Amino acid sequence: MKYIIFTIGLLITACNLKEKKEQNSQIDQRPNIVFIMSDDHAYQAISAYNDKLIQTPNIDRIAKEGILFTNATVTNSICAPSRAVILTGKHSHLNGKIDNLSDFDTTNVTFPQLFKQAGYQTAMFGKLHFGNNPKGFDEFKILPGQGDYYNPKFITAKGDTIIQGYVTDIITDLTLDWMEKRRDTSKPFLLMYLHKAPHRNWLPAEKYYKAYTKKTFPLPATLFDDYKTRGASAKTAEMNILKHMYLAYDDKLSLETIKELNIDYTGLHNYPINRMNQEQRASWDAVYGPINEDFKERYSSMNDSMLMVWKYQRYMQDYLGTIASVDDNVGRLLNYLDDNKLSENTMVVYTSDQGFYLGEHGWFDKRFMYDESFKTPLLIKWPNKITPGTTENEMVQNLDFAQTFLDVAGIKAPEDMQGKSLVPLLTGHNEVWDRDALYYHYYEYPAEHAVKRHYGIATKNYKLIHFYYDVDEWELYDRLIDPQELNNVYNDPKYTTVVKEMKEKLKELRKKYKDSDALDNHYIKLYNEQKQEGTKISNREPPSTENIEHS
Ligand code: SGN
Ligand code: CA
Repeated sequence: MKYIIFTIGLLITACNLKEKKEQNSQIDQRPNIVFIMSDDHAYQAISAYNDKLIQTPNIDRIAKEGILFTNATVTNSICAPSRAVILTGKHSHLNGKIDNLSDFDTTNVTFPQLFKQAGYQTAMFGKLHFGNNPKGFDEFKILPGQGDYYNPKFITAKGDTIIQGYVTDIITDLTLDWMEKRRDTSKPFLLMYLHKAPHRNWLPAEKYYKAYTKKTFPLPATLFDDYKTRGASAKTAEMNILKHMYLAYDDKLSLETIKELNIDYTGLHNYPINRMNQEQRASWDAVYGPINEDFKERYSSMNDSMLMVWKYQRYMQDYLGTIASVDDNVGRLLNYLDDNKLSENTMVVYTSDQGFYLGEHGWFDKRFMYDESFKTPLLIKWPNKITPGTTENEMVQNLDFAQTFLDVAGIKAPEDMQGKSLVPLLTGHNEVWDRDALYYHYYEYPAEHAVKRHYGIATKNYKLIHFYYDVDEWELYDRLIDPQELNNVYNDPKYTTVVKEMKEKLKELRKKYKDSDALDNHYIKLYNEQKQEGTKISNREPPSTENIEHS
């Protein structure tokens, strides 16, 4: 009898073990997700979209082996709000992170928390910009606020640390170190690998400032846009390369040069270079010193358009130089996945927190619902699921990411998320994709760059935008015949019916996404209260005065 009971006992244990093992092997098969996001990376500066400015072979590889979205957009073209939309799957007016000024409300449910609960290992490295630490991560090392290019500080769960070197390389080193040493191979993983580059004020690594400061780039057709056909908002925005880009901070002229030339100078000094150690600084000066000398010789003979072109070239040289490092480092990560046989079961996503102006309309920065900042790059590879080399023109948004990743991992998405899983588009089931319009809402005004508050709707054919707060102006663009959005046809009688229909659709969308005039007023009231309390209304960070210990 004893023997029989013992045998039954053994059998039950064996069955349990087998079941556990099967469960484990099922869990093991869930795909890993690597979410790569850079900061302010314009799709115009990825060769898979446009090969006139820079070659990005590693980023392009993601599209070559997967899919390139040509109509990916954001819901609010600014850093922290975009990140909040991505993590919560909700529009800014519902997740509360409407601008860069206030902290993220950590009572929001974010998709990484759901991944962790569902048994994924989770890690985040790089820029978050929330004012507080991320929830739902087994490990994180993040930059404080905007972070620094050289010898950056990182916030970790165990305290702060300064790491010597160049930020883009360091973020990758931290990521690979985690992959190599602390990844739990019994679990699938969610990795958020988030670059600071190519954010202002564009300090490239040595190898790339040496190469890129020698290059000349084609001028955009609208570099000298006079904003004639638009309302007050484009005219009053402070992001014109000629007028609002600083000669020292952005173009890297030294204070000595500016004083010597007697230029009326009110902008910021290029304080981030103060973080460099002696060796880094000497290499920097060896390249930027001669640029200063050259400018001194030419300045007296420059008119405004010559200065505009000079500034545009300086801007592109440094901006694209930082991207060259991002591309190299994306290559390092993709190679690591290959070398460790992880590529097969890993979805890799490359995107940016929004688009950026590379001289179109004479601008730098973002914020507007016009295409260069509304659109964002989106490239995804997922072997055996996505047909390599697919191009997708459907309208998708960063609002869709959370539900997409949850869908890929087989985790149920909360009912109140507002996006749509992209899995049907990834797997070729486009027939079920029925989205015909996108909603957008930007809030950060009055603030740096002076882009007025606006919301709007985009269909494949038209874009209707309403600027409000201290104006009440509407703009309509015919996207098919005017892709550069140079002609506001809102008052053109030919478009009366279009305006009426688009306004109706906009009303429906605002209702669908639970946005309203009452919420607009609520956020204006909040802004005014914060302003009265003296909360900073520009998010420009004070100079990094930290004493860096140089090795
Ligand atoms: C900084 C930059 C701005 C930029 C914002 C927001 N100014 O304030 O040019 O628009 O960040 O960027 S700087 O003088 O401090 O460089 S975001 O990507 O974080 O939204
Ligand atoms: Ca950004």
